[in-house]
Amino acid sequence: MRRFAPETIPFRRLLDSTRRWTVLLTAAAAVAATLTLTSATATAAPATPDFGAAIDGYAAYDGQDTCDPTIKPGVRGFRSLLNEAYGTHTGYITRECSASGTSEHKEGRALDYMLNINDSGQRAIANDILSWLLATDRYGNKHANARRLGIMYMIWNRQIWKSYQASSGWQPYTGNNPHTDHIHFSFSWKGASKQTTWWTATPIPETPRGMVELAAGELTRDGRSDLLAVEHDTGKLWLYPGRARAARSAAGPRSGPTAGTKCMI
Ligand SMILES: [Ca+2]
Ligand SMILES: [Zn+2]
Repeated sequence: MRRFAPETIPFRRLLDSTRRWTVLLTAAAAVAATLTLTSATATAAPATPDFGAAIDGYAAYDGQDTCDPTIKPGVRGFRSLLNEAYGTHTGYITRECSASGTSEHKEGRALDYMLNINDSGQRAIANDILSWLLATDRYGNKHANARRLGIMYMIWNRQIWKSYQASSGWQPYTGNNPHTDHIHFSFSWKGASKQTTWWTATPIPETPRGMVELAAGELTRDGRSDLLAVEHDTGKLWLYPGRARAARSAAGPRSGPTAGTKCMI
């Protein structure tokens, strides 16, 4: 079933609304953004929907202070994302309360994703994952996927990246375990509970073939992100109302204007 089909919402009605200038200005801004920004996504990374410009803040540090070693859904979901993109790798999430030390593993909100730095293939996967998490999105949001997933900190190869010290980048990590056979991810409670935008936002419809995006965002006041696009060959303007909840496939089937759909202008 097609996920994003043009719908017969008269664009004129949209323009007649009090939001006409907002829409047009948003369109102009989106065109400018498209012209000036380039994406820096990793090549094999998990399918990443376009969630729009609104994004989570950086997760503050909130270390383990209870013990509930049951797997939290955001961590399970993140492990699945990685396994789908890179093939299944062992990923440990929980740790018993009797273990020594403070660890979000004891709250089921940390993941050890097993990749060995001495294996070139696994090292490449680790680099790809980290690049994907820390890339700037097309709206200029730094570390976009890490923020959307609620990653609080991560450790790899004697270095640690802290969401709460993001401007410092990767910093030396001097713990006993050098983390050269796995990446450690700790999640905020929001991320662990699937309350961050990776899990809650509605993705903007993909720009169909033959169309040029004008604006992306919430245009129809139904809480779902929409797409405004111009048909390249005809100059016709189309509105694609967003429909799906956060679908994972950014490379799914595209829908073009079809018989029975309305041209707006
Ligand atoms: Ca909408
Ligand atoms: Zn760990």
